[in-house]
Amino acid sequence: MIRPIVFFSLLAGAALADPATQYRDLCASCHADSRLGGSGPALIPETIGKMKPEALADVIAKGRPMTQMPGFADRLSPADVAALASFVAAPLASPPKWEATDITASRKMNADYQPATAPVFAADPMNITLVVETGDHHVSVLDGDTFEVLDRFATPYAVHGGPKFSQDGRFVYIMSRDGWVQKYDIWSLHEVGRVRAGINSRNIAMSRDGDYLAVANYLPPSLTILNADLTVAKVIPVTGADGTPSRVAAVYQAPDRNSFVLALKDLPEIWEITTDPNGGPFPEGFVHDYAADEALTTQKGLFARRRIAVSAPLDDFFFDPGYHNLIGANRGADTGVTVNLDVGREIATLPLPGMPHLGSGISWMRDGHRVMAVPHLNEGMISVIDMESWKLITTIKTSGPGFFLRSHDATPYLWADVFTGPHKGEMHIIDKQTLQVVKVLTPEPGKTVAHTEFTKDGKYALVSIWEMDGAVIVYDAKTLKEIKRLPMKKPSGKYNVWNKITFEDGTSH
Ligand code: DHE
Repeated sequence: MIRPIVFFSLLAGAALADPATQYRDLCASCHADSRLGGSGPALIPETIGKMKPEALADVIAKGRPMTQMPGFADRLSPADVAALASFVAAPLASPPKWEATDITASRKMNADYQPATAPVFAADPMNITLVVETGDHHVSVLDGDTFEVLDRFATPYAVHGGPKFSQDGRFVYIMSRDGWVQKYDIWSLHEVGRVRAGINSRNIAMSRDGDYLAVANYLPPSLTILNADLTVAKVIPVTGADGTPSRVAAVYQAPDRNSFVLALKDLPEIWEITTDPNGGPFPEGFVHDYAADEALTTQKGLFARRRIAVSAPLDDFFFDPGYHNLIGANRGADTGVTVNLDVGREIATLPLPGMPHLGSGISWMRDGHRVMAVPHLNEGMISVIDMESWKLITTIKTSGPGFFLRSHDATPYLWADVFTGPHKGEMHIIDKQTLQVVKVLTPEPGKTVAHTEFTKDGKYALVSIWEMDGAVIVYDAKTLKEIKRLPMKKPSGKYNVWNKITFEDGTSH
């Protein structure tokens, strides 16, 4: 009976080196002793949590194409690889800190950067479209009239969410899941610099005046507010009224209110933080609840916070165009809520089953009413809601769960993708008045087709073939005919300067 056990432990002893030592010897030089990332991404569950253990082991064994990550199959046995994968997937012994001093120390400005006094290209600077290529972590800068690539620059690893532009459309800020914020000057086609605002971040929002950038963090649970030059304006620990910490689900700019609005992922609270030194949209007599001795509060009311209680934590949310109402949902529930930001409470409940993706919501006018549409991550349908009565108008059936919706004032259609399942190669073209699917485009059957962006005038729609050897396809938005195909490395989101800075109706945040 004993023999097999001895045999097994001898084998295991021969094969299994200590994964902590392996990590220190093989991984730490790029990913840091702390596992919080260096030239390579952070190796912590918050960052790699979505990867299956086999996929993680595969990267350790074979490396990652088009990155600096080498494969270690020639130096590690399969058992060592599996042990190392478990090591990096395990939670850190104690929650990491990332404070203002760490953020400041991470700030790297580009010594070669020279600001330009005018764009260095002839293209219309308002019709530039950025394409995020997640395949090899680059952004392509497209001339929105000729679709020529004006520049292609490296980003931090794993960019997520929409980049945010300064109000004049000149600068763009791009965020990675590891909390890096990169600033790029579109006029001079050069990176300005980058800073790590968090360890694991969700998204960013730019203040109306372009002075501040808010970074929503999961890790640490905080909101980092940066100045436009990437220095730290304020780090706000995110805790509920009783002191319980919470991750931030997302933060958005509410331009008409001169504020940032964020939802707490783990607690039933929405926060509004004013970027108006005079107190912004807050009710008369409102007293902000930061310590009065903090340096920044000497500017009256700047970054004052207002808490709004909701019935359940919100994962995802959207606004009406005047920013009076927030429409949010908890992805585990079958309903959404409308929260009126003026009175500070929930005013309606909406039927929203199947994991609505409100971050991708869009709105437009139909029969004199403003309506909004939202895709669902779990079901092949789009919910259309009347934004006055907050009643469901209809659900439009699609051939599979979708991720993104886009439209433009100048087009009668909205474009809805199918992100997963056998129909992931389909893009639905839906009439905004009849709410009927008028056409399904399948440019490359079997390949994922997702995310649409329009040119400034709405004449062309740019769609991603979301594959490593993918492409951006330019469609005539009226005839729905393909005009051009630009090869790209797993292109994800595309962002037109004009549509984003004018908050064009057909675009989400
Ligand atoms: Fe996203 C935007 C949340 C997974 C690609 N995604 C957003 C936004 C939020 C969000 C809150 C809006 C931020 C903004 O633009 O300011 N995303 C989530 C999730 O909770 C979810 C489901 C799980 C997670 O891992 O975080 C998720 N997202 C993904 C992906 O797996 C995608 C497809 C691939 C990737 O790159 O990670 C993805 N999300 C995107 C993109 C946008 C985005 C391309 C910007 C869309 C836009 O048009 O603005």
